[in-house]
Amino acid sequence: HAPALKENNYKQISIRGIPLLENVEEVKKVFNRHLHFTIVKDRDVATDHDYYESIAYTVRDHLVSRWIRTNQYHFETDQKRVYYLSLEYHMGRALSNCMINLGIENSVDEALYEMGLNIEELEELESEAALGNGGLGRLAACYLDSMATLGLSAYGYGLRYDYGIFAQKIEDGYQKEYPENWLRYACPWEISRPEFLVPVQYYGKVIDDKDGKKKWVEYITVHAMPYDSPIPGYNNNVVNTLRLWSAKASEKFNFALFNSGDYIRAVAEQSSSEDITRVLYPNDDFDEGKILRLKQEYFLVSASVQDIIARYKRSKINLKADQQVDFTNFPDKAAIQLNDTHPALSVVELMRLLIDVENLGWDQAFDITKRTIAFTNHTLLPEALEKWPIDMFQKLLPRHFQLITDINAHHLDIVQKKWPEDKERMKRMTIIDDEAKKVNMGYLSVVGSHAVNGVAQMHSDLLKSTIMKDFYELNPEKFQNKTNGITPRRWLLICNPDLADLITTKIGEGWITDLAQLKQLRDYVDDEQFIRDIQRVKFENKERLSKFLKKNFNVNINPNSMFDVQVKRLHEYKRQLLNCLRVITVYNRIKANPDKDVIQRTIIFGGKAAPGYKTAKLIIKLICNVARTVSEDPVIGDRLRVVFLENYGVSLAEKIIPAVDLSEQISLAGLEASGTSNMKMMLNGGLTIGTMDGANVEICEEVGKDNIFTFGLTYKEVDELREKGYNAKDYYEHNAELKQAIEQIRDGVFSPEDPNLFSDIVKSLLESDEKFMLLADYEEYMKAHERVEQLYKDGTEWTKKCILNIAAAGKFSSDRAIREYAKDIWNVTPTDKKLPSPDAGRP
Ligand code: 9GP
Repeated sequence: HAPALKENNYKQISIRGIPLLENVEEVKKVFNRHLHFTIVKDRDVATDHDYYESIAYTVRDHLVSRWIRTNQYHFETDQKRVYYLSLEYHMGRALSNCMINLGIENSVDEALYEMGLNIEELEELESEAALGNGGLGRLAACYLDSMATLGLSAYGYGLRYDYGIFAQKIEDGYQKEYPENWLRYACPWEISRPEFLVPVQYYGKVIDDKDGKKKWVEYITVHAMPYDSPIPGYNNNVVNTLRLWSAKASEKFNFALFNSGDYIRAVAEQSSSEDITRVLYPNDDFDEGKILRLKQEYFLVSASVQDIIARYKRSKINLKADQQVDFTNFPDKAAIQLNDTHPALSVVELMRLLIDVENLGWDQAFDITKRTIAFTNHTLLPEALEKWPIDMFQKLLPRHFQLITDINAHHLDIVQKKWPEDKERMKRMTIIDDEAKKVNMGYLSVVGSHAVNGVAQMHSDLLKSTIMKDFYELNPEKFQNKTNGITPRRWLLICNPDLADLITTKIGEGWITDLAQLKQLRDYVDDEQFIRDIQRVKFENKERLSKFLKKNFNVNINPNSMFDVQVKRLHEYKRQLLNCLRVITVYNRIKANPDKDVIQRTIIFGGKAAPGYKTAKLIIKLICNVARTVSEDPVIGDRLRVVFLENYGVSLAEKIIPAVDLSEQISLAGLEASGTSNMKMMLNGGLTIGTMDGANVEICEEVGKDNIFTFGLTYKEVDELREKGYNAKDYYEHNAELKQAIEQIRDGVFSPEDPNLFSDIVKSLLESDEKFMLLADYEEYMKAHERVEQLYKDGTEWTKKCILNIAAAGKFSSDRAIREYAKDIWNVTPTDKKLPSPDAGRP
């Protein structure tokens, strides 16, 4: 007989699925069956990892018929399909997400409990699919969740890297990178599909065929093997597909070597062609320009576009037609979204397949291509904009280079007709820059698509007035804004269940799929009980995080202090160094005035630096050294603690975000395209201290400027200041506290064992600060923090603002963002209709 349910452990809220007794029994049965037949163990010898796998397979079983039936349904209805192409997917763990979206979490939880196992501990054993660097890859993951939840027939296409983002360790304050072999234990969620293997070609040359056509010959072939993972929608029986490609050597890879009898070398070289999907490039907002990366980009693009065309040919209408497939309707059946320029080769690959393989004329092929493809830009930073050396490009993809040359000629022709006298403009707008000897992938993306969008209003405006100005003047109708969003399932319901429950008791569970409903929480802003409940939940989340950090990293933090958090990739433009200067100043102030009553603060940093990004890595070291100095100083006591958390990623974020009091979003205005951690923290009741940059601007609009701490130069002021001539010394000489902080860094106060350790940082602050203007924003930043401190002293007033922030977070749902893409770019219609449940026959 089953023991009584753990009444205290869950509050029987329907959103997490009521554990029906028969479901619980069923879960136990299936779990035991998987342990026995799939894992081939009994409970005497099974490890925790075996249990994790058994439960993952059990949950997967619940997805399977929904997955198959979603495909059947999409085949039958033949609605337009959306294809999201991205070099990165930062998925995080799948188990809890699948359970929540299927509504079986409580049943599984109960079943495991009755078998003496703990779901939370098992969840921690799943290695996370960290196939992304930062915001861009996580955005792709949130969008997949929303597309499934909105019932779109959508596919994610990406690469199945053997190694995702590196594991970061902090050793003696330095970042060290270690390979993260997430596939070491087989991944229970993916299914390989060898029957859909696709050839991808490189190198060779182009010849003129007898019939006057271009023919790509003497290429080498690498095969792309698809691995499919399920993407369940929330509570709607939809399961979409994420298809990731893995490189497999072709059997004929090195025929010559095999024939010459050099068997060993031939086999060894085979494996080198499989290097294409070995590892994710660990750069965020930075283009390294390496040939292997170009191979990766083409690998994704070629395999995906071939697959998309094959699906079009197999679709209901085309299967029936026995004559040649008609491509006229292709853009009505397929929308391809480019996540940044990384998959920009889609433009040319689609052209190539339509012209060389499907025998369409050039004009028709170009028309179809443009109507199919749309492009999202994620950054204005020049160092991130992809430009490939002509030589490299032409050698690797000779046919594509020809096609780009044609597209460019066609494009420049149009430019010339519009501005016949403007030679300079022609030069600026060319896709192939003969002087710099580069192919500009941003321009190719704009020219080859019908819609171009930025990721926050301000960013989209800047796109039009700066890097894409000429292109905007040519085709103003192409340019749009689609402000980013985050999925409320992972970023509230799953990561912060107590807050989710509390919200649900007040306004019901409609917010889970309609986040705008959170605004009803404004009615409770003066409700004393609700205020206390919000405070309790936040405190418990902070306690939980503290325990987790103690247990896993031996880091001690005090949940009674304010958690002041900046977690994101390490990048100079994000200005972690400005935060560090602030920390030093706070430290100095406490030392100078030890009797003054101040609030206790825990300042948390986290984030990875690209392995080759020296300055970013030195900033990590500085933060760690400052943290050490502060913690060793007896005067400081528990008033200030600084920690740098190792290996920030999706799973760690799910623990940190619910515990944030203060969200640091302090990039120089104009440089952060959107940001998404700002949205996550707001949704979880963190208040923002931030500049008027990216989506912060819209956060401020939504919540009102009384409920956010804004500071710093506006984009316009940055521009004017740069125009006028920036001088870091002006700020340095005129602010004693700033001067002191920089001098301490210079004099080795934080690095007594090596006083010159941070001289490069000091140099950059004093000599090249016009790039990120830390010194210009320092004083206002300090003042903003004083306002934070004032407010925090009044717990009730602070919490009211937290409630207002949660209530105003509705706009930042990825569901809202996807609805906009669906309507304005893809021309598809979201639905809240549920597919029939699996036991109801074929849809
Ligand atoms: O830097 C942007 C970040 O601001 C944005 O939130 C994210 C998602 O749109 O994209 C980042 N860009 C990149 O990672 C590369 O351009």
